[in-house]
Amino acid sequence: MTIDKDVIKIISNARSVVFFTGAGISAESGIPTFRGKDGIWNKLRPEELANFDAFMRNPKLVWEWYKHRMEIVHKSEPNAGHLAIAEMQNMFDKVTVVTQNIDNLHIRAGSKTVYELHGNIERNYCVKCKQFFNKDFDISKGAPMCKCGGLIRPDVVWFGEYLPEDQFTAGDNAARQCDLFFIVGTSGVVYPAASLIFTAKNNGATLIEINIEPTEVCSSVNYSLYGKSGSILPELIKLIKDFRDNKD
Ligand code: BJW
Ligand code: ZN
Repeated sequence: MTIDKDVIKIISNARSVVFFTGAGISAESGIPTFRGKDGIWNKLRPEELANFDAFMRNPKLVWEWYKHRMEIVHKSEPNAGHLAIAEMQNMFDKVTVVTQNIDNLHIRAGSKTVYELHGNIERNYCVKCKQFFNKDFDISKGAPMCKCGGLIRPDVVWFGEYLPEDQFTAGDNAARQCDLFFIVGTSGVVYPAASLIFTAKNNGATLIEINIEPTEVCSSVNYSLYGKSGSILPELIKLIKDFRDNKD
């Protein structure tokens, strides 16, 4: 795709940049998205898997689903999109990643400031005493149990649950303070995460969406770049470098 020169100028002159990311950025690493054509929720019902009542009703089923997804995550590698975002840390005064993903791929790609709004699949905690665990549990005999007798669950945010306050507050502050806010590979339908888009907009940031198709929020953004994030983000790096080189 050709990217408008005006867009490259705005990006190149930005100082504080936020990348707000969703499942689409990890699609090219082989991790399925939730919604859309190949989304996992075309086959599985979120209300049976992604809420606390479903977990308490059938913890083994929910664990099997997470174990399966953990295996996919463990086999996957950061893709060109994650790596481009990490590289952009050297190109702007401040780069913050605010992600809805639980797959750790931004951190593995080298991004330093990453706020995880929906938790992290590598961590687990006891629903009773809240102790954290970072180990691979054997679930062949059922969901893992804590010494205190409580069930251990993945440290992810299910529907109806509050987001980790420190992560959301940090993401919200970054959205308020940035001058450029990228929305990458998210359908923008899940709240309160998606509210950060409007926080950034109301505080004067330019919004640029990168997605393979129009989304719920595309009418609110300044620019939409359509294509795979693993292609567009590396292309942006090249265009920013060219712009800055030709300016002097
Ligand atoms: C590419 C690409 C490529 C593909 N390149 N792009 C109204 C009705 C009912 C409920 C609500 C309501 N309004 C708000 C709510 C509450 C609810 C909510 O938002 N529901 C809406 C869905 C309706 N929110 C909550 O419940 C949240 N908590 C909350 O509100 O707390 C307050 C409260 C507390 C107590 C009582 C009541 C309220 C919590 C939300 C938690 C979301 N959790 C999940 C699961 C995480 C764990 C796990 O992974 O298992 O988070 S749901 C799922 O959606 C996951 C994601 O992070 C999240 C967002 O999805 P995302 O990332 O946008 O992915 P997709 O698949 O939707 O989109 C992918 C995009 O990529 C697409 O656009 C593609 O086109 C694109 N793409 N390939 C570029 N190569
Ligand atoms: Zn416990």
